[in-house]
Amino acid sequence: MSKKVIIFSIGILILGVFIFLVAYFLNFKYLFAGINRCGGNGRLDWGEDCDTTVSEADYINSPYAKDLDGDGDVDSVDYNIMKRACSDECKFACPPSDPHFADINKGCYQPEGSSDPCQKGVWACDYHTGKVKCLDVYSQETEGYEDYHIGGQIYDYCCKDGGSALPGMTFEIVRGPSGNFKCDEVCRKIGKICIGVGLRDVDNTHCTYITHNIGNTCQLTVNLTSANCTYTFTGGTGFCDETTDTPTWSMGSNETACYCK
Ligand SMILES: [Ca+2]
Ligand SMILES: [Ca+2]
Repeated sequence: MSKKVIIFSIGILILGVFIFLVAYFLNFKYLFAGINRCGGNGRLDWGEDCDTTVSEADYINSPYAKDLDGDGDVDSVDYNIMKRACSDECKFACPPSDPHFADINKGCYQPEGSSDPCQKGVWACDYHTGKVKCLDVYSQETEGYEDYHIGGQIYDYCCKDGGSALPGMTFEIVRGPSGNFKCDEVCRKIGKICIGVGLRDVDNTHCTYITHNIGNTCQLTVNLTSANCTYTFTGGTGFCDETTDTPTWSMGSNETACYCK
């Protein structure tokens, strides 16, 4: 065999291995699947931005899935953005270049841009304008957010009238995790909405967080300072006991509980 033939053969071999590896990493299932069959085929295909029929697990494993919120990985947050921003044509109804695209599904406050808002909304892709807006999906039925509709407006009641509406309301009281947290995020993790913060004695200690441990009793007003759902709590040293209910919560300074509805 001549030198040229040997070099040519090696070249073909390397090319073959390269094509195999590309196919392997793109996942054969997707590579040889139908291209851009939108709607109802349960798979994110080549050429599609999105497909609302794909499962979360399949989306996360798809070679075509993108990191839509720009945090460096593809996870359920990206999946939920993909689902909520997807048109019938398997294209994004709002462009990823939208300044609030990465915020889709995050809570926001109404009216958008107001300096002192209390009414809660959600960053949502508005299918009519193709823009991501802070929409009141709770009181108004919104395309793509029908499951959020509860027929009434929702507020951070610690922002509105000093929380006077909280005593007598029903909601779940959830401790924040250790480290930094916002109650907006704590409630969202369990599929609920933060409507206020405070201790378990809602009648007397709503819209508060712990600043001191004087007398080791959290409920003493000297230990409390006002806060709301958007405040960033950090947890920390100087513990006092929240004795309203059992088991007793030992609350660190700069900590509170979240009221989730
Ligand atoms: Ca598809
Ligand atoms: Ca991501």
